[in-house]
Parts: sequence; C-alpha cells; structure tokens
Amino acid sequence: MKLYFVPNACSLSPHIALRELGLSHELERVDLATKKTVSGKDFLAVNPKGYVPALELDNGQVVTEGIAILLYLAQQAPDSVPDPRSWEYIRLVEALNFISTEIHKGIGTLFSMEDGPAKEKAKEKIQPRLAYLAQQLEGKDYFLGDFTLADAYLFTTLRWTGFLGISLAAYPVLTQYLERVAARPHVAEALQVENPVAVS
Ligand SMILES: N[C@@H](CCC(=O)N[C@@H](CS)C(=O)NCC(=O)O)C(=O)O
Repeated sequence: MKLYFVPNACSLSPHIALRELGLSHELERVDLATKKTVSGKDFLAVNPKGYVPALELDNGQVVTEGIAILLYLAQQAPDSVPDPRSWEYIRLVEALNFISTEIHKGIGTLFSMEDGPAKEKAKEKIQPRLAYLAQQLEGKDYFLGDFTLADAYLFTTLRWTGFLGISLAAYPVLTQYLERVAARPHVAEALQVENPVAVS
C-alpha cells in the first residue's frame, strides 16, 4: 500500500501508524499547490478531494479521511485495535473524533488565516481544548493510557502549535507528551523520513 503525504501535515498520523504497526508501505509526496505527486502523477486522480492523507491499497482501492485510514491500518495488524463492540473502542473513536474536529481543525485552520482579530479569536478557542488535553494527560504517558492510534493523530496535530507560535508554556504536560511521543523510535523514524534535513 502507498500513503500519499505532505511532510508534517496530518498525513504524518497514518505514517506513524504504519510504522508503529509494522506494516510494509510506500510513501509518495504530494505538492498541494500543483496537486501533483513527486512522480508527476495527478493527485486529483488519486483523491478527487485534493487533500492528504490518501492511502492506495494494492488492489487499487483508495481510502481517504485520516480516521478511516487509521482504523483501516489497525485492521491490518491483529490485536492493534479494541473490539468494535467494546467500551475501549468507543473511547478510541471518541478520542479520534475529538482530535479531528477540535484539535486538527481548530489548530490546522490557523495556517491559512491572515493575522487579525479572527485569527486571535480562533487561537482563543483552542485554549480550553488544550486545557482539557492537559487535564486528560495528567499522570498518563498517552491519551488513553497506552500508546494508541489517538496518539499518532494527537501528536501530529498538537505539534503544529510549534509551527504556529502557539505557546504550550501553560501546559508543561503537553510539552512533555510531545517529547515522549517524538522519542518513540518509530515516530522518530517517520519524522526523519519526512524531514531528512531538520527534525523537530
Ligand atoms: N477531512 C480530511 C482533512 C485532511 C486535511 O486537512 N488535509 C490537509 C493537510 S493536514 C490538506 O491536505 N489540505 C490541503 C487542502 O485542503 O487543499 C481528513 O480528516 O483526513
């Protein structure tokens, strides 16, 4: 299978999952401005929605949307995701949806916003979400206790605060969390592959 990615974008989350789950894969970088891949392929022919991540399976099917890709990947590695009828599974989906709609979109949208009152307001809206995350992570290594798909996604999107100059000084537990996840060998590998020159 092949993951279409942009360095440090939300596609880092399935990239981390592929490595953490030990799944063999290829990567193809996408230029979002031209919608071409590094090999010159028309990315819109792969994902007509025009955004990463997209996962092309060996049978030609393409899975899009980060959460669907994460859950698909987990299905490929036995015992890596709780039984869909279990309480743990509901907690995992709850976490993934929170990360997608509140953290990914809450922080990600700032990349394309002009400086000004609207951007400041959007930044303010993130604060209670960060406070909630800090509270959830108090005394825990990972969001749901052990490392799960939720951490692949949360690490990827929470890390954007660094690119956007959003201070985490009020939440040392979040900085420690980012450092802890970055230090995992498979995560460090994914960061190195996406950023061959500078890793952060
Ligand atoms: N709904 C999609 C959103 C993915 C997304 O936000 N992708 C960003 C990178 S993090 C992107 O490729 N944006 C380019 C665009 O929207 O044209 C998902 O959850 O996977």
